[in-house]
Amino acid sequence: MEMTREIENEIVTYLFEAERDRREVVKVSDKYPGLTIEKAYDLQEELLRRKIATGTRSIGYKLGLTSKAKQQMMGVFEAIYGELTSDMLALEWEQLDFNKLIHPKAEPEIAFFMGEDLKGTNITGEDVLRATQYVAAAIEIIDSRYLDFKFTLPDVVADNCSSAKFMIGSKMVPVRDVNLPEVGIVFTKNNEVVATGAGAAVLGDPAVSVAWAVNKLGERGLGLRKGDVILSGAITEAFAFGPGDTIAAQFTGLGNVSFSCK
Ligand code: OOG
Ligand code: MG
Repeated sequence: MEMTREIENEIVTYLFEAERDRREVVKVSDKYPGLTIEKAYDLQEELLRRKIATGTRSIGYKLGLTSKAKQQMMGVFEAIYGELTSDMLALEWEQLDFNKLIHPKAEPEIAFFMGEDLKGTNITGEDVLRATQYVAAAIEIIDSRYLDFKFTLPDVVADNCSSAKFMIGSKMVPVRDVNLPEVGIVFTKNNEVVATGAGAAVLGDPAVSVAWAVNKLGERGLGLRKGDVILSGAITEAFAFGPGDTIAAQFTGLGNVSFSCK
């Protein structure tokens, strides 16, 4: 079925309202099985425009499904990218409000802060390191708008890759002071270790993961801007949490990041 402008707008409204009203919805591909990945990125961009019209700002990008743990968990075997907006930034010292989310999960990630613009279609991990000012510990809160957190690749792309919230640890580390693939991660829920991992879980090197996103953005004429924050993708599986839970991630060399949920 041909996807008309009208249908595209209808899908974007559907996803925008699901997030706004905190409602799980049937995935888009059930109704539109012909949805392609390219078209899904068009929808993601349109969804971003809608959000910006409500007063939020674009502050960077996130990678998704860059580790085997996440690909196996979600049954999707390709990396994806989504948009980060200013309203997603949560603070470590403020409790996260469960009632503002649908069925959130937390995952540990390494955040990059760009010291320069970076755009192209042949960008390498080394180029990313050169353009990065700092890296930091991060936790991403994903909250798919789809029923039971189940989707196909185009569905999750259109839904801005399940993005909801993220928090950044307070330690900003110059990127050359740390060997990212060797950074060890201990992920805990209520002081119990739920997963361990290393930076290398993310496409062998989190900088390679960021390079992948830059090249994908480059194909669409987009790129990273100085000051952007990039979440390089979950290192372990994601874990569900609820009111009363505390989630923490410890990273060798990058410090800790944690939050509790009310
Ligand atoms: C898609 C988003 C994946 C990651 O870091 O792998 C993601 C999902 O799992 O719902 O953010
Ligand atoms: Mg993530």
